[in-house]
Amino acid sequence: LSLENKLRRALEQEQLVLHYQPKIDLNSGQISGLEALLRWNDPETGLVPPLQFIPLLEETGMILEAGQWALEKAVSDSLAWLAKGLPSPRVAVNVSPIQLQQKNFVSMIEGVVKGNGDVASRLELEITESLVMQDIVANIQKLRMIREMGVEVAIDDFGTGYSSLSYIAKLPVSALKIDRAFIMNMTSNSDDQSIVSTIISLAHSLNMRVVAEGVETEDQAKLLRLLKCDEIQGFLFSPGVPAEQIERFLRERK
Ligand code: G
Ligand code: G
Ligand code: NA
Ligand code: MN
Repeated sequence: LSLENKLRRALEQEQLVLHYQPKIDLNSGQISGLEALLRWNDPETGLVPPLQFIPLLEETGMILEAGQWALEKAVSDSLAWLAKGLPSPRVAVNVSPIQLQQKNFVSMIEGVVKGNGDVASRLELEITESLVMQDIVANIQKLRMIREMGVEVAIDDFGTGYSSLSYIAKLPVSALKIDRAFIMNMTSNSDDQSIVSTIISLAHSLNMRVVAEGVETEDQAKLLRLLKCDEIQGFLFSPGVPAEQIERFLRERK
């Protein structure tokens, strides 16, 4: 079977799974959010990481179905935690360029939250910086309608694209996620530390939260706390893990 046909079958037979990576609030130490990360549970080879199949989902258009599935699954997992009396943090889902470009993207999101305020306020979309900037005028309009539903929007991999400052101020987004490339060496490289510090100030002055991606060491976490970063995400606390593991984290921290 070709990879494309295997992926088609994977969609039909519900072989896609979501793992979740926690985001930790640097003030409270609590889990403040979760990023949903798609994996393919291939019965022949086991869990396949997204970089090995998302590009083909995008080329074939199957990402529309897979992306909507991921949104619906994240929402239903989040409601299930809530129903079990667990603290139910905001759940972020990555959005592909192919999805955002669809004419019906906003109504698709509307269908997922179905006017349910509990759902909308717990959902966040992660959109990469380079993608938002591609068709900035149309995207600002789409994101504004999505924010009006109560859904949050974060700019992913921030700092690696080529955003114009005048547009960042106009973006109707709730958070900036600082790309891992700047976090990696920030404790030893003063240029990287300056960039991180500048992004944090910029975000706060625009009333946006800041999340540092790829935090792997206590030293990085300490420095980020000193710089007033709001949240951290990375291997220091946990990689992406199955929903059952998240449930255990939430129980421990209840
Ligand atoms: O854990 P990691 O290997 O999970 O993820 C690799 C890349 O795949 C990241 O850039 C992440 O944004 C992307 N990715 C993970 N899940 C999804 C998803 O559901 N949709 C899209 N479009 N990208 C995803
Ligand atoms: O592009 P996006 O930021 O959505 O990518 C998430 C990717 O980053 C996933 O592949 C995930 O496994 C990876 N990741 C998450 N935390 C860490 C970390 O602390 N270090 C490294 N090297 N990768 C991480
Ligand atoms: Na991403
Ligand atoms: Mn992301």
